[in-house]
Amino acid sequence: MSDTKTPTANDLTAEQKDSIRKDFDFFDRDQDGQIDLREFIDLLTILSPKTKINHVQEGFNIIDSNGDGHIDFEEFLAWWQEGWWEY
Ligand SMILES: [Ca+2]
Ligand SMILES: [Ca+2]
Repeated sequence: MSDTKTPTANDLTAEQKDSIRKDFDFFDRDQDGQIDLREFIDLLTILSPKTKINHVQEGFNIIDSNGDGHIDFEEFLAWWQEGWWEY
């Protein structure tokens, strides 16, 4: 079988969503429901000090799929599902 369908948000269990939500809240340090570039840079440079700022910015732009300058939970969820956190 070569059915490699990408799971959608609907395929996630409540537990998975819960755990993603916790990661999201961890990034969203001022708890306004969105991750802005500053929060993203701060955390990624802590989590991964060798990350270059311009790479972080590129990553942010990729995740911020509607380009409004903030990562909302839906965008974060989509990013997570791309497998960033899978080793
Ligand atoms: Ca925020
Ligand atoms: Ca956005």
